Amino acid sequence: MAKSPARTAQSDPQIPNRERPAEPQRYEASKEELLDFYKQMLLIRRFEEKAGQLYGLGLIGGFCHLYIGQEAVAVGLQSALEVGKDSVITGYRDHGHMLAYGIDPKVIMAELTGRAAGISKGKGGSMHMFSTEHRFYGGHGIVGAQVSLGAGLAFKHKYAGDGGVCMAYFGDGAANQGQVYEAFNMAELWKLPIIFVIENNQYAMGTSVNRASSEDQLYKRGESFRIPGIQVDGMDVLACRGAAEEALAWVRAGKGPIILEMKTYRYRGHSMSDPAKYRSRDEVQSVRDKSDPIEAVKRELEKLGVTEADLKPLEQEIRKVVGEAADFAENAPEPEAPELYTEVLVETY
Ligand SMILES: Cc1ncc(C[n+]2csc(CCOP(=O)(O)OP(=O)(O)O)c2C)c(N)n1
Ligand SMILES: [Mg+2]
Repeated sequence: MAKSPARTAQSDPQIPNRERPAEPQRYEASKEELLDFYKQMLLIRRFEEKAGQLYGLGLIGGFCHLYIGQEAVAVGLQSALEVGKDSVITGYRDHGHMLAYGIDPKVIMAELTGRAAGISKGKGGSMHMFSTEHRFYGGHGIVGAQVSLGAGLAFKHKYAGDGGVCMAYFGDGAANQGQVYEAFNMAELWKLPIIFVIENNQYAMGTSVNRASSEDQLYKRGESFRIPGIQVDGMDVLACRGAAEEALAWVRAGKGPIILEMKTYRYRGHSMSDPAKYRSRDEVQSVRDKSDPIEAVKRELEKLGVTEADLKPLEQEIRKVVGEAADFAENAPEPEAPELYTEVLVETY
């Protein structure tokens, strides 16, 4: 057999020749669209603040992971999806993704307080919520598990030929899980319609991305599977939406999966029980001051002539929606005791 010359990735002519997605453009939103983004992001923020308060009052038990700071990601990306056609799956920091997919805040909040009217009948809590009607598939507590499940959802879209795309979200910490790469391999091999969204909020519990990741440019993580990646400013809702457009064009054209690395930041602790000793208050304050995604949309709106006074009624409306969700969640009855025995696996497969 003839000897083949030594080769490195740099000298491999196949690599630069591979088709790559175009650099995404920042989305040009109309005034109405921008107002809608503002409203959705504010709804997530106020909802999460209220959830934090209810947790403090002991009305929410178990784990509770807040999404404050990351609102632009779910809102920008999911605004490009079609509810009920495209599927969404994520980890345990899931309230924002549900709100951005149009799920009723009341049934989400009632799930947090463990009430029968909750979206998982009060038996799932913060980390385990689903709405098959919307094609929102959870809500998963096992770090990285949603990525493999997402590949399964994408397989279903392709098999059924329903034209849907799966958006599978996971964190910078999850990006180091082994099953993520098994899913990458199969997804590219079978050209599955899936967008892998890495929400790089800089921390996995108390570990910063640089302490945990040998390749901290996470958008490159698909290279050895020939999956292209794009790094996106996750604090800019218009950049998020623009990236979603590009990713969807790629996936819907049958070119297989794509990775979006969203550079974002969570303001609150990992969960409600995080003492936050691994970063300084100044660090958090500085991001809030310089890069807050909601303030950024406000500035965009100002450029279009929308004033603080114009936004007031909208903000009041959001407060009302969140207040009503909290009242509902506090007053709705708990599940009846026999519910303990429903939706439990009692047979063997
Ligand atoms: C398989 C598994 N390992 C460890 C944990 C414990 N754990 C829960 S969240 C988390 C950090 C994940 O961080 P990241 O993926 O960055 O998501 P973020 O919390 O920042 O949204 C860890 C290690 C778990 N739930 N599952
Ligand atoms: Mg993280």
